[in-house]
Amino acid sequence: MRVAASRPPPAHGTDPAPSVNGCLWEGARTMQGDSLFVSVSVTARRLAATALAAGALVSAVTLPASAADHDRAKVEISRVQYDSPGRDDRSNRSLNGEWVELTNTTRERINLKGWTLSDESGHTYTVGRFHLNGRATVRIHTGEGRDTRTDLFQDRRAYVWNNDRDTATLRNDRGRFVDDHSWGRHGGRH
Ligand SMILES: [Ca+2]
Ligand SMILES: [Ca+2]
Repeated sequence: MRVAASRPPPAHGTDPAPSVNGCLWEGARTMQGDSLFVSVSVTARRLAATALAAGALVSAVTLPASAADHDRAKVEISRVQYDSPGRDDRSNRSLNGEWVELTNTTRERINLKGWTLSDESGHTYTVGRFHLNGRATVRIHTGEGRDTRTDLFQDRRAYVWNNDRDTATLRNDRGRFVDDHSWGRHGGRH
């Protein structure tokens, strides 16, 4: 079933400065020695600023791909119950019988804050403050409820995962693809 309006996509914060700044600074200081430290440090600052700008430009092209691959190996959509058990009467109980499970395939805790789960129509749920423990699974319900370590709630009043066909897509906090899961008439995918 569809809901009337979709939430706007989440705004993504500015990424923290890459470590190139610190590397350049240390390199310049070591190479030039203490006597030239003050003047060199100014040059180093300029160099760092230039490198930072260049680095930011490069990272926009190259880093997200590797970051996505990284996260893709870490968290997966492990199960989807897109048809809530019983009659779809749109009660909160029924809405919460519709869910998607995410599993952390690593041993390390992963911060899922800002990660999104979307359907084919663009209805998007953004994870709030939440860490998924290593090897743990979290179930994201469609309806309303109080978030716990094992269950999160989209707080919707309508179904989001179509019974006939749909795709759940997981993206990280940079908006990069992590995993998806399709069902219905999709030519045999999943
Ligand atoms: Ca049903
Ligand atoms: Ca849908």
